[in-house]
Amino acid sequence: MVAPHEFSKIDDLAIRTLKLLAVDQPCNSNSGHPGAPLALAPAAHALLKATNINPKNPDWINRDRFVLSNGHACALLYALLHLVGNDYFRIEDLKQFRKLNSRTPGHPEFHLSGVEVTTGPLGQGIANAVGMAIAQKNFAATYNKPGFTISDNHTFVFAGDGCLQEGISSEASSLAGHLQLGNLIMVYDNNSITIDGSTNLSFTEDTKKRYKAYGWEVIDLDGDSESPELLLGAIEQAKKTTDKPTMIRLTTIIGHGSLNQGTHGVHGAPLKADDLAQLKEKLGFDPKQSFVVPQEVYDFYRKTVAEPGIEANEKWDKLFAEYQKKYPEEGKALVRRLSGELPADWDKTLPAFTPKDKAVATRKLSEGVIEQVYNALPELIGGSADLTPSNLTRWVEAEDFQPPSSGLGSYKGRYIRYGVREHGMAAILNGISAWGANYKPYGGTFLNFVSYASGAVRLSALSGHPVIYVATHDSIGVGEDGPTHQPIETLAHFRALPNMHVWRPADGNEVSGAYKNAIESKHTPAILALSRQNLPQLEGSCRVKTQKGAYVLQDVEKPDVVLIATGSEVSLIVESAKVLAAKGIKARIVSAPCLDLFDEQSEEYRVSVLPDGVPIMSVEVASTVGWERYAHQSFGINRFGVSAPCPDAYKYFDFVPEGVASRAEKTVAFYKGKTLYTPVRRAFESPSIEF
Ligand SMILES: Cc1ncc(C[n+]2csc(CCOP(=O)(O)OP(=O)(O)O)c2C)c(N)n1
Ligand SMILES: *[C@@H]1O[C@H](CO)[C@@H](O)[C@H](O)[C@H]1NC(C)=O
Ligand SMILES: *[C@@H]1O[C@H](CO)[C@@H](O)[C@H](O)[C@H]1NC(C)=O
Ligand SMILES: *[C@@H]1O[C@H](CO)[C@@H](O)[C@H](O)[C@H]1NC(C)=O
Ligand SMILES: CC(=O)N[C@H]1CO[C@H](CO)[C@@H](O)[C@@H]1O
Ligand SMILES: [Mg+2]
Repeated sequence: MVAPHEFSKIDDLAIRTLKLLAVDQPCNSNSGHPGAPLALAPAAHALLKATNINPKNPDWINRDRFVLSNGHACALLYALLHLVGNDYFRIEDLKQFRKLNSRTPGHPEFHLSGVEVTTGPLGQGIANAVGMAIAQKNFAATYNKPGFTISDNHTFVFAGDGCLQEGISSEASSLAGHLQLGNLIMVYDNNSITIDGSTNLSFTEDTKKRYKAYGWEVIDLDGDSESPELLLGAIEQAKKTTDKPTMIRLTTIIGHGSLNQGTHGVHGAPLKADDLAQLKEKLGFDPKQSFVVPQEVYDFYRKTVAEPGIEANEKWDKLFAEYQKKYPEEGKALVRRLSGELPADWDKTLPAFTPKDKAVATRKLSEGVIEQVYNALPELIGGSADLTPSNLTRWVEAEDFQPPSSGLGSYKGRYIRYGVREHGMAAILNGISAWGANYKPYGGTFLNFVSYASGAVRLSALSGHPVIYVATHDSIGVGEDGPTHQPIETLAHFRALPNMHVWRPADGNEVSGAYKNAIESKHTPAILALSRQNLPQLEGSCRVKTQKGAYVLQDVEKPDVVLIATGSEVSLIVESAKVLAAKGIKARIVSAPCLDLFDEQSEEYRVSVLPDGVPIMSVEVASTVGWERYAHQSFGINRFGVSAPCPDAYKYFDFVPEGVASRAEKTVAFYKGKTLYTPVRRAFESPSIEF
């Protein structure tokens, strides 16, 4: 039984203020969602009483995290952050709700001070919160010492019907239950309404039984949505449950107080003027005024949220100062991590290769890199969506991240068994990264199934979480598994995604270079597309030049043609060049492990690699879309693959030295006598993202 809490008149005034501050935003801007904020204001107020945040230092590492998975309710979050004294959100900013370049965009964005993750695509926030809870558990297990509780805080998430309907909530919640993440508390806004109308149209499952089956504690607050007392009691009960995540099911009335309360009409349209006026009157406010905050409400939140938060932060600072004296080694590691720096020389163990070294699959080379660096990088936290033996993502001595009682590992472990849950994994990577302490999560799956996760992969890029997707089996080279497993459009798709580095290294030095770049990246995620088949160590390959995204691997004087390729096709064009040379055609060989990075280089550099006056032909066993930006002619595959052993698949599509050479000959003949300009020189650049 949940014990009710005593709330006073000032709590009531604060809730009413919060409600109106949340509906004034969409009304003032004539755009946005008033329904969920109105109904969830009492819950948000109760949550504030139970959380530990320092509004003056929103990045404090031991704060509680709050994720608004139903991101359309962001007016509530902005109002809340304003009221507790986060100076980033001023009344002027609330008045700019959803306006160009405002601090109050249409959905919460990670870069906004005090906003923990970008939400809006429903369901993502739940999985992000699972990632945060994982990070907290690992951080606490690694750094807490007797008498020194450096980390003990919770991750809270608000989620609506839509979030629970999305499959990603099942993936992530199932894993959270398995991992016994007792530091995770979800408030489910069960208002039985989505955009189409009542949930009886499409959502009739028993969510209590569902979450119980995942291994969660479920607290049902069926009944009075306006009772923050009950919710606070439930949160306190949830905190006491340390071996299970908790779902608190709250039955609310969407748009409570509006003339349209309880209907989908109040989900995504601002209240009409008369509705807003009656609501303000009902709540004891002047209908003629907007954005009103009584001074006693500011004072109340200062006393009950900001001041205790600042004090807790100061206490923590003192504790941490003592910790550094008593545990200098861990203290130093922590200071470094909190400053966002990697250890000096972390990369000195990255493997290097010469052409004398044997041919190895790039997925295997990737395993070699992880094996070399995991020890120097406690922030590296790996995992795979059930493809560990194929992906080669686990270092030999790795401990699994598992609840200690499972006998399978501990929370200190840095290898996560995601199960077959690519989308959940990707959103969890985002959550781990967003949690802080410079966590550098990577997750493995087949390149083709990164597309399964693309809802979350897109958010890695949009939010600037520098996570790493270890994407093996990157082409028709997977062979027998056939077209269902052979990526075609995937490289083009993710190259088109802003702020994503798509890597396709050709050999050992390029794999080391790709990891160096991806691990040092502060705001750009990476997909490392890796081969299943063995690839030779190339003459001219270079970890340093890899940082340019594309470089001249092998050159000739006055080339007749430039061949540019990525990954497994680089060794192929090297062989093709020999066939061409025998026919008197001289080819420059360009390796392009990361076209996105090549785009970031100066025009002068790009032109030095892909010059004027020579036909350029790209070679990649994938869609040719996008290659127009670099080559005059592309040899690719604009259809689905085939089920056959790898060499047969390559032969079938004519990706053999002679096949490439004959197309290069045609290209040379086609452009003979024509004036040719490099495609990399441009009249202007389109806008691109900046961090
Ligand atoms: C992945 C995704 N699909 C669709 C949408 C569009 N959308 C926004 S809110 C919403 C309905 C959500 O219903 P619920 O979560 O119950 O929110 P409520 O109306 O109760 O606030 C939909 C479909 C979205 N934001 N994300
Ligand atoms: C968060 O951490 C602070 C400081 O260590 C602690 O006092 C507080 O009880 C914790 N809050 C929660 C919600 O666990
Ligand atoms: C579905 O829900 C709506 C709104 O709550 C209600 O009016 C309607 O009667 C319900 N329909 C059925 C068949 O239960
Ligand atoms: C939402 O709450 C109502 C009322 O308690 C309940 O009947 C319904 O099953 C709940 N919906 C879901 C999806 O949990
Ligand atoms: C480190 C690790 O887990 N390596 C495994 C890689 O996969 C092969 C099988 O494909 C296993 O034998 C290794 O143990
Ligand atoms: Mg709903």
